[in-house]
Amino acid sequence: MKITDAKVFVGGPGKNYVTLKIMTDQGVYGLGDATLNNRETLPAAYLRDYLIPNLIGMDPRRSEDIWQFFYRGAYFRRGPIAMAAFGAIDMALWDIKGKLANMPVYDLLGGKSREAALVYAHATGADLPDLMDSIARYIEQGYKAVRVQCGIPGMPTASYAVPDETGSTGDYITDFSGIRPKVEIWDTDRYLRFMPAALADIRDRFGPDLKILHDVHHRLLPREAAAFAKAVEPVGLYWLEDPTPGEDQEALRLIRQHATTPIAIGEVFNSIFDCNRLIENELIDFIRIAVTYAGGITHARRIVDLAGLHHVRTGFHGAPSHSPISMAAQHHINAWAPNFGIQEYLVLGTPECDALFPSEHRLEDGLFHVSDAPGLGVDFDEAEAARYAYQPGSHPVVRLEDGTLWNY
Ligand code: GCO
Ligand code: MG
Repeated sequence: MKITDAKVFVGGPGKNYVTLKIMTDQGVYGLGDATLNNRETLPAAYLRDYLIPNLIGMDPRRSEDIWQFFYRGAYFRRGPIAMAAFGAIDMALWDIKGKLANMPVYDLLGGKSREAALVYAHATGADLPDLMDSIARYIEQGYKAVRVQCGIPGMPTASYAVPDETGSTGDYITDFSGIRPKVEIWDTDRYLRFMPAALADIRDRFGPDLKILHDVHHRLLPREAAAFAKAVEPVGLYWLEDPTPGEDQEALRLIRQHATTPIAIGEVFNSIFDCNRLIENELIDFIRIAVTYAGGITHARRIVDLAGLHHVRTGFHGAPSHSPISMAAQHHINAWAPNFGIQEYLVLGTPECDALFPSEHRLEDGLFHVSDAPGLGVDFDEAEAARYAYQPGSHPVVRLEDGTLWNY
């Protein structure tokens, strides 16, 4: 069996999804997602210019060897662009494997360990009452876990993942007005004075059963993060995410020594070598990698297995930048992984998105039911895809009030 061709599409409804379609001489095709948010053209170019010409003629069933060929063959290892491109190929090969076996990917991994998987939604508010309304709406829809992000009184601009004013909506991750980033202003002192009490109010209002998550988005220094994690212990957070930037892994030890609040990190990691020490030293509780830029199912599975040895559960990244293809790949791992924790979930199911990526996957009552269709269980409509083109966009950058550049 041979790979005969592969194509890359960039575009989608409100997002630059990077979709890979691998064709074979047996008529079976596989789909992968290489979307690297706000840098989408780069994995697409790597696929088109180097990986696809090498892929043609290979046996698609040999997904392990193909992964090793590209990873080791690159010589310059790791990095999100390369790992997203390898990840897309890998997902597509698992999709093909499942279709050949007439089995959903979760069965190839070892079968279902649960009937459905817990997900969390993103609640956000310009201020605390606005956030409370947003949380209440998700609970009404059946969600059992909600990430809560709130505007901070006196903060010069809206901060990460909150609207500028009450009721306004929009894409808080990507600004599509061009590739020059807009600037957010951050003030750690105001955040630290406000957020612990706001989280306590949320717990009081919604009671003990709601799973509450909060994303610091890399903004704190290690000592500040340790103090914050300690201050919010009585709230009983499900997790505190990215309290400090991922590069300084010793910072996680300081947080651990001071607080029992569960820590989630890893959405910017792309290799097992970014997190093996954190996992082995049991400095985190949830690993946040994504199958997209952590090298596909083949590599993500290795991280999940290592994590399982150390009581670290999965909490895969699921920002809206992931297409339904990589989300499906994650849902198959979630169905199988013995150490599954939770899945970040944003409703992609607009009519436009469903038309582009038809599938039988479904969310019900805050739980995700993975489709039993062979492979990943998502299709890709090329006629629909022709309606979309690449649109340049960017993440905001963050500065302190005196102009110092900070962490988005
Ligand atoms: C999350 C993330 C995202 C990122 C985004 C960057 O927890 O979902 O922090 O919102 O900001 O993926 O591209
Ligand atoms: Mg995050």
